[in-house]
Amino acid sequence: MTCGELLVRLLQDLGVEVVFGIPGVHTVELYRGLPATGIRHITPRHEQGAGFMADGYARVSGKPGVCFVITGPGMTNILTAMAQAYADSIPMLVISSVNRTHELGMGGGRLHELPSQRALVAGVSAFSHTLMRPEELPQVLSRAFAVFSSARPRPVHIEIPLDVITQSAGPELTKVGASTSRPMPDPTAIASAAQLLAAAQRPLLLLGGGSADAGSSATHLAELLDAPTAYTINAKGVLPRGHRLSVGSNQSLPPVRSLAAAADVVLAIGTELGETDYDVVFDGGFRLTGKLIRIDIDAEQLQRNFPADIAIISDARAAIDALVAALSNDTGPGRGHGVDSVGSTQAAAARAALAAQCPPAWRSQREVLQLIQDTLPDVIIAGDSTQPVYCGNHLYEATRPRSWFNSSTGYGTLGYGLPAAIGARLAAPSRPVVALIGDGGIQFTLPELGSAVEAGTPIIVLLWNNRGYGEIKRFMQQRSIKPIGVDLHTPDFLSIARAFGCAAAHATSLSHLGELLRTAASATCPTLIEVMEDAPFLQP
Ligand SMILES: Cc1ncc(C[n+]2csc(CCOP(=O)(O)OP(=O)(O)O)c2C)c(N)n1
Ligand SMILES: [Mg+2]
Repeated sequence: MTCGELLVRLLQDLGVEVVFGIPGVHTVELYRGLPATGIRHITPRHEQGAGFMADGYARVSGKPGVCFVITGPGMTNILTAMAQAYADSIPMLVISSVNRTHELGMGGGRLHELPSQRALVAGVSAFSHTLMRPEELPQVLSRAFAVFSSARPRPVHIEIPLDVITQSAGPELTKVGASTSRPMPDPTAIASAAQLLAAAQRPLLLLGGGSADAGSSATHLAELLDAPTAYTINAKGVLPRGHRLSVGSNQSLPPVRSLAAAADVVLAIGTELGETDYDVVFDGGFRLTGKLIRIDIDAEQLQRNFPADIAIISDARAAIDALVAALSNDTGPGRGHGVDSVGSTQAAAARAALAAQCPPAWRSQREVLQLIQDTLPDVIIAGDSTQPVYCGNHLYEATRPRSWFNSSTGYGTLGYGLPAAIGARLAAPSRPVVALIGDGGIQFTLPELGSAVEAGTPIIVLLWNNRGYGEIKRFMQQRSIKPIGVDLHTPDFLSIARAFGCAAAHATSLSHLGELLRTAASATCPTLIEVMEDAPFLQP
């Protein structure tokens, strides 16, 4: 067994079912043992596509997305996707080759050589490791999986020198470390938090992506506290749709900001309290004046953005359950229950105020989103950065967690939606998956339509076409800058999609769009549906 063969065998033992990669002369040895493992290989058309697919796969499955890339250009190409995953705390394992050990750092002008690949990756990974001997492999993979399952999940990079990948590896190396347990909350801190919460007159609950797997516990806690609850874009679906205490993902809008400013105790769980969820209007207007309790799996994150009065490092669900147990002994100030409770009334008032402030363009975009959800009830929507995604980030309510995510959060890179949808579909082959993407964004990764055909992932690409970088044009106009560089020559997307082997159609009305979605959901090939932003049926 070579080191390369050992690697894929260990990945199989760790539960890896699919890898995303583009092979090169430097990585063929990663492929020698792959057929024997049953791990599926998906080939993107660019390494950025591999990273975005791995990200979409991880967001839906909760498991790390794994990529195989070559040294040098493969690594530089995947960096943007690693940065998106880093910003949104997504588990991703990137395995690359690197030049021979005696060539490292020598600047000899070898094929694909970089001065230091690890230095390049340092800013977008939890850690990056150069494998010097096959003996290191079980330990370093165990470390990577400890990050994915028991700490703040983030990309991990392992580079294997060309002379190490072919070295022989003995059978004694096939044992990986025991899985690591997750941090449990400190009982004293939980008691202090429960005391504050029990006495709160106007509590507010803020849920982030870190609470994605704690839905029922978080809902129970919200009800016990009778607290209006806001959740981030990556936490959509944690509260059931239409919950009486929900104020959605509207932390950047005045009605929710007023609730936050007036809250006497705020409980923030698994959220960075970061700009792309709390201040998409970039005015610094999200303020907290009450006591702040934070729960997070990342100790450093507990100290960023908003200082906490009580900072609890813990797995989200464990801390929520501990709080529920502590609060159940204490009935609190009696805010009532059900739709007439103080919290329900506050949340309903905030929702009504939000509805009244809805921009006119959102009405038709909301209808489109509603149509998707009504036609495909269990849909996963992987979005890019485009108009209906921004609208949905405020108004869309997912039916369950891990079903609405997009690249307008965190790093905010274009081109994510299409490949992420492919990864999502591989993680959930029986659920409909829609890539919601603009004409600008899709042109970053358009050839991945070919990957979707090849992978047999019949995703639905809903292309929002306004012939340009609409969002940036709007910004320029708002600032009285004459729009430059934002009106695009857009190709005939339908012909391109068909040439790749996809079905393609142009929606002419809302009911026609519904029909197209229904047909696409039962198709065996991917379908691109184009919606023109200036179509009469979308005008306010
Ligand atoms: C990689 C990258 N380059 C540039 C940007 C800046 N940017 C943000 S939104 C946007 C416009 C995107 O256009 P499109 O996908 O057509 O969406 P629209 O706003 O027109 O709906 C641009 C250029 C970005 N976010 N990411
Ligand atoms: Mg556009």
